[in-house]
Amino acid sequence: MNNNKAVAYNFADILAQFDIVEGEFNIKPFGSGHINDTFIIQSKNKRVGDYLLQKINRFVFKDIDGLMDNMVYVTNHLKQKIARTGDPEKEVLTLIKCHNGKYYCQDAQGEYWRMTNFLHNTKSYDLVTNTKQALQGGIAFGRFQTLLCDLQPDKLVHTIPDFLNIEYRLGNFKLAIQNDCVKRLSSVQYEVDFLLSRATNMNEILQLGKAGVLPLRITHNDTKFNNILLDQDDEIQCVIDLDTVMPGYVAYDFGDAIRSIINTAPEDEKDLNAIKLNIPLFEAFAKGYLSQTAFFLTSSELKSLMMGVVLLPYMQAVRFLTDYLEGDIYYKTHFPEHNLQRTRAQMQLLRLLEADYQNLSDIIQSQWLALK
Ligand code: ADP
Ligand code: GN1
Ligand code: MG
Repeated sequence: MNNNKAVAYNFADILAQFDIVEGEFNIKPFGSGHINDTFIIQSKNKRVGDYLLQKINRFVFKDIDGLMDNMVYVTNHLKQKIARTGDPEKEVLTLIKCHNGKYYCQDAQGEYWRMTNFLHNTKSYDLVTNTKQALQGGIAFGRFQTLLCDLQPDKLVHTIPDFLNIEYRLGNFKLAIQNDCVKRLSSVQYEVDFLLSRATNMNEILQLGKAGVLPLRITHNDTKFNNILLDQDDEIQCVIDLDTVMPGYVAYDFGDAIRSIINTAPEDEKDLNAIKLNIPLFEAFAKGYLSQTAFFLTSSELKSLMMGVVLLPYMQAVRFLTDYLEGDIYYKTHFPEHNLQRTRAQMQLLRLLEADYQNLSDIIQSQWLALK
């Protein structure tokens, strides 16, 4: 079930469960994520810091205990490593403990809540506007993979099983088509045919993974550009939204980041003519990403990056259209046709990426060679 309705929460009871200094707070909704409900908790006492409170979407995340164990494990590991070179308090999310000894609590309605320190003087962007931001994005997600590449992938639970498994996503899509439970299929036959006609070409990463050619690593799996915080000078400060950090293929992170970086328009752009490829941003992201990962990437992984660039917008279109056919039960939507508009925008992005495939591959190759 998605969370489109405004709900009144008992914030006093929720905040009382966290190990923070008591006081008065201003509480406001924050951010533009599609899954969790996020609030900024601003203390009226200037000496007490601010917090970011999140209601974790329990319809999406079935194993909250496992999810939070992952988050504690990953943030501890990042903090230890970053302590050698930087400031772990600024560069890694800091979870706040609850009186129950865990890093999350439940309210009377059964909703799950967690809290982190609010990172001031930072900003997340839905759209990238300059090459510095794109370069910093590449450094951020590349470094994130690098810092986690010494962790055993099997130490983390799969917070959403088969999350980026395209065969699983296509299976759900076909079921949604068969069931047509809200009778929308006839109005989206063109989009359905477009996506199904490409289905057989999209499982390359999965097949190479199954064959042992691509190694499973710990990846972020939700590398939309607004899942990093930049400081006032557009330098990377922190990678956020760690709910889906789990075993995955590096091409997933590369492809999903490019999906949001290379597009000149928002993910849900209505005017398809406004969707264009910003090649300098692609080049800058690739440069930043490879500068951090070149030392561990295998040649097969390098080749797979472009597969991710095509796969991720495709998979996103499949997921948005599945949700549309199922009656908008997963992503937050802001108007009735929102998921369809998102689907069409991702399809348009995919068309452009397919047409420019060779050029983009050449750019990755030349950035790689420049590092050697
Ligand atoms: P969702 O899963 O709903 O996308 P996120 O964890 O990405 O939730 O958080 C939503 C938004 O809140 C982010 O895009 C970012 O703008 C902001 N945000 C998240 N964590 C912090 C933090 N610790 N400090 C400041 N801003 C944050
Ligand atoms: C969701 O939570 P948010 O908005 O960062 C989704 C991603 C999608 C993205 C599309 C857990 O991310 O997989 O790529 O929307 N997260 C989950 O904008 O499904
Ligand atoms: Mg997010």
